Amino acid sequence: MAMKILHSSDWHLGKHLFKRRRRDIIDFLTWFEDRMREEEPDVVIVAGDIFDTLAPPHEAGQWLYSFLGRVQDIGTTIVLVAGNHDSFDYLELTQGLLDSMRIHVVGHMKKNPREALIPIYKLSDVRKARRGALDAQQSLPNTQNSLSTQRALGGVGAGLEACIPAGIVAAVPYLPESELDITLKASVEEKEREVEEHMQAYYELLAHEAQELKKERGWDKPEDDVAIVTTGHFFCAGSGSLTNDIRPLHIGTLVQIGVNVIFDEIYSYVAMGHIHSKKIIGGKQHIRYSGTPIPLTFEEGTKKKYILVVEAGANAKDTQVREIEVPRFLELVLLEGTVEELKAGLEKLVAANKRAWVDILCTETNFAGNLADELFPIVAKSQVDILRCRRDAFLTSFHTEREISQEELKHMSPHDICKEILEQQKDKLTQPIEKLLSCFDEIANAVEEKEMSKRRENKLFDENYEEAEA
Ligand SMILES: [Mn+2]
Repeated sequence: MAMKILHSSDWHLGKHLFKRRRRDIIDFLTWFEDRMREEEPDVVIVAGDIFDTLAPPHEAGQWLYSFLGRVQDIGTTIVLVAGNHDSFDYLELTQGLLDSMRIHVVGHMKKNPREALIPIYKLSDVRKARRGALDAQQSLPNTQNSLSTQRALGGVGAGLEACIPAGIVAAVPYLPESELDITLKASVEEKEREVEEHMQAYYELLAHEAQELKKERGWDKPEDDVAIVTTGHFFCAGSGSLTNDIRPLHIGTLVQIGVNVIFDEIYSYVAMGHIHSKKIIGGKQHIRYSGTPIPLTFEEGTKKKYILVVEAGANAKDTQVREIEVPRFLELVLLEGTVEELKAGLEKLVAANKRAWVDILCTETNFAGNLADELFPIVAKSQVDILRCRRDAFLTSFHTEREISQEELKHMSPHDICKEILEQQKDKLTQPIEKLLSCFDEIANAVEEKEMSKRRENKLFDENYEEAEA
């Protein structure tokens, strides 16, 4: 009697790209609703970054709550945990309301471990309980009938209490230092170690409490096969190299955590969020990132996106995972090349007759005309939108003795580029390279620092800022 899970994460509702609001997530939610009806999971887990910002646009809230309302008749339990982009309080605002609909929103870490444990009943049992509740009330007067019907639709029914659940979800949101009670530490290393220790202790505590709960309720017979699964929202070491959109910096407690130490072996599935592509962590089939369902940046534009269908029983080794590819509702296309190449690229996109957003980089150095005049007429009255159109003078005029490809250059840090230039000019320098480099770093850091604080103050969470935090 395995527990069937649909695992997704990083919906980033309300996300903007070059000041344009992403609406393709609405199409995803419609598609996801269809998958829920088709797959009939016992539980849906969304492992953090439900919303894109601390104060999401009202519209984004409407998308979520409209979705949650539409899928109520299915009977699937829903668990939403906060990510680093979410406001914990905003997410929990609706908790009292959603509880009665078996939708669990977990913003803050639950200090009382029992509060983090959510029994997940088989969908068939939920449906039976609903029918039973409805049947029992049929002879009652209309006023009471409507109230009890609402309750029944919410899945509130004594019937379920008697059932053995398919599993228990130990719901763990993103855990910043403020939630973990980290004491002041002398060094970054010490602090990181303490963060890791606290997180590990919490995951162990929840695993232990879940087992206790099983014992107390008599759900621990082997044939009951009650799964204990958990969630997480952080970088997990062993999840592969970090791409340039997820910088290996320590922001808050977004430290890399070793997967082999942190999760108790009692967990038969770990639904992770935060990394934007699907990943199996440390070779363990039952610890996975689902990745975001839509590409969030142009760099991710060509990557396939997935949701995961998981069947989890009491033993991790029996956990089965199937991937479902998410269709592309909006193409994100990076076009790079000469004016003629760009024109041809746009014409091809228009001919494909699909919704597309395009980021253009013209590499033709000796083009004297107006690029916009050349390109925009091609996409007029089509489903193709040019979001950015630039000629990167720096990229094209930067030559070094060593051959550096455009691709390589894009992934170089300002520090590395500066170093490369300095080394090229070595003979003309009056100061040692190291000294000049450290001056450069100081300036670059100051500029970045200023930029970041300006953005925070303005609460202008544009895509660059979010990129830095993944
Ligand atoms: Mn995140």
